[in-house]
Amino acid sequence: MPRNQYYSIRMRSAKSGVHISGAEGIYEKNGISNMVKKYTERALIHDKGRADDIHLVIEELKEKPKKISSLPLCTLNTRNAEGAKKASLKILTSVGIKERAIEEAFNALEVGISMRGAMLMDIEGVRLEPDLLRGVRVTRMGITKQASADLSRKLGRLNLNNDTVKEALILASKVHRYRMVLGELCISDDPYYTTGYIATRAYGYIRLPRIKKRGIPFGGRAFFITGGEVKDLIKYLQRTPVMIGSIKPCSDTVKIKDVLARKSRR
Ligand code: PML
Repeated sequence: MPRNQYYSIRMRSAKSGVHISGAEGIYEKNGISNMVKKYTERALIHDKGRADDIHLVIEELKEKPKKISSLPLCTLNTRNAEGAKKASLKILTSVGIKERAIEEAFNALEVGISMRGAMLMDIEGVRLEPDLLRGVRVTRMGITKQASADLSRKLGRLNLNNDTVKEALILASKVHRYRMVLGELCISDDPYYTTGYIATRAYGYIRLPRIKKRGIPFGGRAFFITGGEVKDLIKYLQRTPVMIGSIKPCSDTVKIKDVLARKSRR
């Protein structure tokens, strides 16, 4: 049987026990050494400090990655944390998530515990992940070379062609492919990165500038889920290899009413 040509490369780094950065992707064999160098440099040169503990995993995938398309991307012109929260409430409640769940997610992400993985919440805000301190880390996702070039081109036109946006879009696109996931809220734990996002299958990936003030070192992700087996969802998020093979439109700043009027079909 021919060997699978794909490898999952994952990096996480910390300084004095505090998380500094993480990154991952799916690559062909001839791309491994370049990515190991890139990820190591990222851990050593970071706004949050130089990591003193770097974990790199290189794993040959036993399963062929499932090819999917990205979520469409847009940005709202939110002016501050209050505006970003208001927009999140409007959009996420429109897909059936209860206001109290969204409030709960904001509270948990702002309280000052940065988890390695995401929180899982039902639509009422009840936490469902088995390990409440670690959360669920989404792994084994990547992007094909062709789709990556297309995404770079589309994001470049918006001045957004950077690893942070690309990697967050890849992650969200994998997550929202799973029907049980209704929505997501993400606030970066990088104190200098103040743009967060919400995502849903219906509306895509919606960036929220100024969701937090500069200097706040907390953040994370919450996935709002409904129906189905949580353990199957966790297995998909952590183990199923998924690659973005095509890119949906990436648009500039839009108004919330345009977002609500324009549901994407995936
Ligand atoms: C992170 O810190 O990795 C999360 C970044 C979320 C926002 C990305 C964007 O600007 O779209």
